Amino acid sequence: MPLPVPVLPDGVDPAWLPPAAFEAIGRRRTLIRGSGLLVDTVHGEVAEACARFGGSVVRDASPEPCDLVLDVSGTDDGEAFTLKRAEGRTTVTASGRHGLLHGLFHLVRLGEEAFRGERAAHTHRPAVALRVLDHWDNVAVHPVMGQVERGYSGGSLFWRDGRARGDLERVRVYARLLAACGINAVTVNNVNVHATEARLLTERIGDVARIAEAFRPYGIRTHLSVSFAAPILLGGLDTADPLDHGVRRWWERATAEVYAAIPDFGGYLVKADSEGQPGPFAYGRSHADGANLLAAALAPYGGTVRWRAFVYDHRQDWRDRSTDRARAAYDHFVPLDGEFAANAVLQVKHGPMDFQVREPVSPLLGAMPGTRLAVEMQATQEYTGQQRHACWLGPMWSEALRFRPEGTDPVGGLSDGLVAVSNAGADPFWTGHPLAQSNLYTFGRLAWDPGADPLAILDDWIGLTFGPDPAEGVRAVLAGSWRTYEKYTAPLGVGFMVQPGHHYGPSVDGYEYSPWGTYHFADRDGIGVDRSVATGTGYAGQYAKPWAEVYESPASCPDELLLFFHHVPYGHVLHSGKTVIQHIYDTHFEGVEEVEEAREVWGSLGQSVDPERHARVTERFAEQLRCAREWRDQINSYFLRKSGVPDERGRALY
Ligand code: GCV
Repeated sequence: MPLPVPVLPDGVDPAWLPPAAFEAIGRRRTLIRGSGLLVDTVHGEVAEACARFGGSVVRDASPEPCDLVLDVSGTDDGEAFTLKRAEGRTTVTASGRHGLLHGLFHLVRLGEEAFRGERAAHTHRPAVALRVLDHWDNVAVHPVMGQVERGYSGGSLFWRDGRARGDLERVRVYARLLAACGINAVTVNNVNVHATEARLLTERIGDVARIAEAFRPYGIRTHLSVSFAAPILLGGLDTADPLDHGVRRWWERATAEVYAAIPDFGGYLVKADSEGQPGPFAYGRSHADGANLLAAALAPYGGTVRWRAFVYDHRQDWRDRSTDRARAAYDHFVPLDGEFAANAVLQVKHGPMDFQVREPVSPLLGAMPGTRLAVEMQATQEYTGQQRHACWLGPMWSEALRFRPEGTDPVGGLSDGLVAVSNAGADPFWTGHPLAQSNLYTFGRLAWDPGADPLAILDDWIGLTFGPDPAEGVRAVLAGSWRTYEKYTAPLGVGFMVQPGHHYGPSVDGYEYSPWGTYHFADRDGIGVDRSVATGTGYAGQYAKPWAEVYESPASCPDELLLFFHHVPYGHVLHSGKTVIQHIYDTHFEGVEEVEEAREVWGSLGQSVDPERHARVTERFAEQLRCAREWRDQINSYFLRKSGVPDERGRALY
């Protein structure tokens, strides 16, 4: 039986799945072979497209020749599919049902192209098995963080007034969008697990089960963030010690109940001993002990625990120059390599700090060959413009995924999971800034194929979302937007310089000399953090060769990371030939000019973009430009005053 396609609620944007995207399929005569929920989903999609565009679809056998055959040979949920075209017929063959769904959305992307000429058989399979969006959604509105921690897209898609939303049709629509870009799992609550959210694991598991049901027809498995202290908070035990027998029994029982409610439950996500969350350190146990406790409870059901490596001291004394937040994850976790259970995955932020616009790749990735690793990105733009600025992150993620720690595959190939903190919410455009949809889409496609060209993915997104007319303009606005953002914000890898707490807008010393860390050490003579082995914190030595050597010396360190690794005088000459101080001035002028240009290009697209989307982006550009100018003026005047070096081009620096 075809499963009806979820109905887009009134006023909600279809994003990259507008009805027109299904025209090529909807004009064909299609045969679908196979059975099971996901095949019914595919059938429903094709049936709706045919009803709209005049084609037809039959199941299992066709008396007449078909233009399109969607065939699933096995009964498992394998994700690969083979596409070919011969003798006027396009065929997708999948060994498992999930592959058929991916094959369908691949055809959607190809459009008419899928039905032209001949096409040799080509098998597509995801490079990474676990492709997840983590939602930092609170069930109840948090007094400081609101409904969604670091959320810039309205309320939660799942939760309202302390419960799962009554009508989950929009979650079904969301599941469909995620499946169409390759995502296969979601975590439905914040990693900072507050009291109400902790109860999702036990008494409120029914709410989670309803959400899981909404995701299931699109092959997306549900995961839950849990509190390490759950045995105390929920079970009334007096300890959460991972080696305690009662604690183990408690997790086993709780997990059995979870699987009774959600048989295809994906697993747990844990933030432990981090920014105030409870963890195994309280009992003198290691993080491997902690992760393995939950892994053991999940193992009988095939579940996975994702254990975050974001563990650092957020109560630092800056006068202690040996403490370096960048070192923390490596120092904590590398000694534990080989100790994690087979179904435990260590989830590592792609950089050593915290999703800044420019960071080196975390040295942990590549240093734990005996541990399964997942790489965590941040689609929600906490430090990259908070979805008020256009900032397409595809090139940044792609650079990180292609980075090769010496002697290994690229980071993308090493990973057992790719994870993004979601940027979606109840906003009618899903992502606040309509152009931020490109980040969600790009993440999904890169998770499927970390080696893919991000610009080709951007073009796919533009084609599906906008159609051909404004394509060139939208590409011009987005393609370089990450580097533009970098130009007008913190320079050369120092990061932060944001307003404390909410992290929007410039504050050069906002976090400097704070307990959270110190990031630029600017004084009258120079700027940057010495992380060399010879004279600094030793962080550069956490990399294998050649990177340890490349980063150790200012002479070989890439310009864009210079101030992350070295403290240099303002007159230090970059590989570009400019001094550091002149680079700061120039990039801040350029960044603002580039925003002005992008805004103009967007303004010229009024005839080819629908009016609401056009108006929303126009309004966001006004704010982006205001904010970029503020960044330029604050940064330039700060460094003029600190260094006393004037702009060689004589511009006013405020
Ligand atoms: C969910 C940063 C953010 C926090 C976030 C944390 C994390 O510190 O500012 O809001 O907490 O990262 O990744 O756990």
